[in-house]
Parts: sequence; structure tokens; C-alpha cells
Amino acid sequence: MSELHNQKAAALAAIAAASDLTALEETRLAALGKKGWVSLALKTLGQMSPEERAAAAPAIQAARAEIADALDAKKAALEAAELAARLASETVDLTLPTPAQPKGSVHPVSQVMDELAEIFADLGFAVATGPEIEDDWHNFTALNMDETHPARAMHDTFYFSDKTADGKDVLLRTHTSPVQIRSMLDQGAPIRIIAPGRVYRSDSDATHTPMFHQVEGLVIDRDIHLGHLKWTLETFFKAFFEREDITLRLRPSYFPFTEPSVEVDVGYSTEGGRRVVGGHGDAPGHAWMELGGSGMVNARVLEFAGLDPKEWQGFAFGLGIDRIAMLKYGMNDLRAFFDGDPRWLAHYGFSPFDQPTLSAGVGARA
Ligand code: FA5
Repeated sequence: MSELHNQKAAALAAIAAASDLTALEETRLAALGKKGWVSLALKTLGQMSPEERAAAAPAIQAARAEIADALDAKKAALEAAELAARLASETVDLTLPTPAQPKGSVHPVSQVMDELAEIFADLGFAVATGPEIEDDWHNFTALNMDETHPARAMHDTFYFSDKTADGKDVLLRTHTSPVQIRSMLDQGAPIRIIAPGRVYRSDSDATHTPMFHQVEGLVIDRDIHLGHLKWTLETFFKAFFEREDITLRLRPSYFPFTEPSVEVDVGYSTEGGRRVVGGHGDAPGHAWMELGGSGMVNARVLEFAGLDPKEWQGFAFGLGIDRIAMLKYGMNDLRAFFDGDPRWLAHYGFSPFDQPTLSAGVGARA
């Protein structure tokens, strides 16, 4: 008992003498830490007789409470002293002129998302959104990729260790296509939406980053065909790149959620090391670049989303926003988009006043 008394007195003296938060933390660990003497004293209770324990336990608990209170009070006093010292030493001279830097700018991805929304709004599309933390059913199963479907492996998915309440896997969405499912379930048909947003895949090189942006498009109505898809994409890309000589190539492809499926390529040429969109990709000095996937919505997807495929049909597309931004504004490394380097942003960023509008031009540079 007297040893406990002495140890407590020593701890309280050390707390009173602590000159900063680091010293105070050391005294806390010595007494209340996992291997501190109070914790060790509490462990000895188990070996005592009931009578001894009845006498010792309240004394140890009281010592612990007294030390904890002293620590809290000293911590508050040290923090207040630290703040007072900072307030006394740090000054701001309000008579100085405002610094020229840093100057904020709009990131090219945000600018391109605004441009997209403006162009598609003019074509009668609303903007839809969905969660970036998705479940396996919306991201894969309802898009006609059941658990054993090989296309799942191509998506390099980031999974969470948790599951949904009804046992579905939780993941970072690998594409914007789950918003197709959510929109059909929420609003039924007809539908005309775009869904821009972030998507995630475990992938990294000059043209692939672990987080990137896509824009999904979905049109569902009674008599939609592939010609509508081609016209929509052509009209969009002409407005987006602000040139009439855009040539698209629709290349047969495969996605589990569209049938038939087509990949969309655009013709471009290279001028001074920069890719410039325009012209036929097979013309001399030209080539094709893939911009995204598309196709007619698979009947099974319509069924999963509660629509009758005998009554409704439609097209969908998914474009890489970062890729089309690179092509429009001439960047050559996708990774720089997400480095947050102020020099890159000063060069490629946009003025907040440079709002894209169809009347003033969707691509005006600041
Ligand atoms: C898809 O993600 C499909 N959901 C697209 C789709 C939608 C098809 C609707 C049919 C109907 P894909 O994996 O090919 O498809 O990706 C589409 C585009 O995203 C690519 O063409 C590319 O432009 C871009 N992309 C894909 N991976 C990356 C990445 N790691 N970094 C940057 N862009 C990427």
C-alpha cells in the first residue's frame, strides 16, 4: 500500500514537472500504458486472496483515476500555453499586397465534364449519377457478367473486405455502366441519360491510371437502332472537338452487356508530336484511336433492370473522359492528370470564368 502511495506521488510530481506534450506522454505510458506500473498492479489482483483484493482494488483504481485526471488537466494547460505562444509569435501583416500565387484553375477533367454535359443537354440528355462504392450485382451480374464470367477478370477490380447486408461483394466501380442499371430500375423507360464519373481499376502506365473517368450514355425507347448510336456519337464528337471533318470507325467488338457491340475509333494525324483529331484514319499520315465501347443494350440487361425487351430497346456507350481530354488539349501522359503539380495545372488548367456554352464555344481557352 505504501509503495502504491509513493509511486502515485512520483507520477503526480512527474506530470506536474512535464514541460511539453512529449514528456507528458512518457509519464502517461510509464503509469497507465500497457506495461505501466498501474496496469501491472491491476494484473496482480488476480493472484490475491478475496480479502486482500477487496482492500487493494479500490486503492489502485483511485490512484489510476487521480493520475488520469492530472494528465488531462496538464495536457489542457500545455495545449493552451502552446496556442498562446503561437498567437504571440505568428503575425499577419494585412497591409501587404495579396500574393500573386497560388492561383486556382479548373482541372481539364472538370472542364471536359462540363463540356460533355453542355453538348449532351442540347441533344436532350439528362445527367445521372451512381455510387463509386458499388456492389457486385450492379457492376457485373446485372450487366450480364455472372460470377464465372471471364470478362470480370479483365476489369482488375478493387474489392472491399466487407459485404453488403444481403451478402454481395462490395467494390470500387470499374466502369460507369452500373448507372445504366440504376437509371432503368429508378425511372423505367424511355430514358436518355449520360453518367460522367470516376471509375477504378488496378492498372497504371502512360495511358492507364488506377482512377480514371468515364462517361456512360444510355438511350432506351421503342425503335432505337445502331444508326441512332452512330449519329449521336458523331454529332457529339463534332461539337466536342469543334470540327466538322471528324470520322468515326465503328469496329465490331464484344461486351457482355451489349449485342451487337462496337468499339468507337476516331481518325487523327500527328502534327509536331501532337495528336490532332480529324480526317479518315486510313488516309496517309493518319491513324485510328480507340475512344470507348458501345452497342445495343443486351436483352438480358433490360430484363435484369426490369424492362421488357420485346417493348424496349436502346443503345449504350462508355467513353474514357481522360483520353478524349488528352486528345483535345494535347497532353501525352495520363498520369500527370493526377499528380497535382501546380505548373501542369497552370499550363493546362482553365479559368473559372471559362464556362463552356454552345453559343460561346465549348472549348474556349482562357
Ligand atoms: C467499358 O468500361 C465499358 N463499360 C464501356 C461500354 C459502355 C461498352 C456501354 C458498351 C456499352 P472499356 O473497359 O473498354 O469498356 O473502357 C472504356 C474506355 O475507358 C476505354 O476505351 C478507355 O478510353 C478508357 N479506359 C479504360 N481503362 C482505362 C484506364 N486504366 N485509364 C484511363 N482510361 C481507361
